[in-house]
Amino acid sequence: MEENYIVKGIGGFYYVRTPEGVVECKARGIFRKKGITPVAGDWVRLAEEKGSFVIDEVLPRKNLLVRPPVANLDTLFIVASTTQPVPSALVLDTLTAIAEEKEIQPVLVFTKGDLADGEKLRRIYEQTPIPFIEIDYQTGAGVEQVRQRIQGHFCAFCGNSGVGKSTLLNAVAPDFSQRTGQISQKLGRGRHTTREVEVFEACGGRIADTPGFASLDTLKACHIPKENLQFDFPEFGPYWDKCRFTGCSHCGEAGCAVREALEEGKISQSRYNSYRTLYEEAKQFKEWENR
Ligand SMILES: Nc1nc2c(ncn2[C@@H]2O[C@H](COP(=O)(O)OP(=O)(O)O)[C@@H](O)[C@H]2O)c(=O)[nH]1
Ligand SMILES: [Mg+2]
Ligand SMILES: [Zn+2]
Repeated sequence: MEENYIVKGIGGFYYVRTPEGVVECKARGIFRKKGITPVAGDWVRLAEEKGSFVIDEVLPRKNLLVRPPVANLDTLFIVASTTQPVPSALVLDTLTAIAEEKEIQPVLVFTKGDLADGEKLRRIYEQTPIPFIEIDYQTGAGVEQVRQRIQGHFCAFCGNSGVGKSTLLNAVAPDFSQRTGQISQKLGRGRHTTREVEVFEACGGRIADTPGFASLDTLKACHIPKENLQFDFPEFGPYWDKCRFTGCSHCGEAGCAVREALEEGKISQSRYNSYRTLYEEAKQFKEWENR
């Protein structure tokens, strides 16, 4: 079990958490030649060279997100508010699909339940295996569930500006936002205005402070091949191999088990619509790529 991971990379320096504390180091030149860029979340082996540490090896990654750069996420909290900003099912389904594609556990978090009922969202996601947590700060509902999902995992939070990410993190890990500022100053060499991904320990797990995830465009830029898309809608699972034709796209072929399940109300219409939209997008990407 490796125990050193990159907390933050900035200007050619890496800050690596070891059992002895955080050490500053550079990466060996060989990485650049091999085309490997160490990123926050990477598990690394260190070596000592002339009295200072260097990153000697980046251990195999479970997954990698490029923008913002972060490796080995276990859990992606996708935060949406029941009102203002009004959630888009398509955006949520794009994000859960990207998470599934990267083998990151998506967890939906619905905020502002005190202002508007989350009934519509609840109905959609109850019909999926994707976990969702409804937050109500007046009763404290949901906050502990978020903490439990952080425990033992490496997590990130995403969601449009205004959905309540900062509020949630303050409730879940009260010292998180305070430490964000402090460590940035300590590690950031006076450059903490450029916001790099930074990893914090909280609630028995780790949280990646990922500034880029506030604008969801960077995440949405992850491309899912159209053949994979069905596997990123886990509730389609019981039907994947039940269609009449192998390679069924579930977009209108005869004898399609997914569409039958839709008609029987076993798959949500909203989720199926998202699938179709994403499938069309994935198809176009491929055609464009092959031209
Ligand atoms: N009534 C209510 N307001 C909330 C809730 N969560 C967040 N807010 C408010 O929504 C606004 C945006 O929240 P913020 O945490 O800054 O969103 P962020 O942009 O995603 O970090 C702030 O005025 C919060 O006080 C909630 O559950 N209920
Ligand atoms: Mg915020
Ligand atoms: Zn089908």
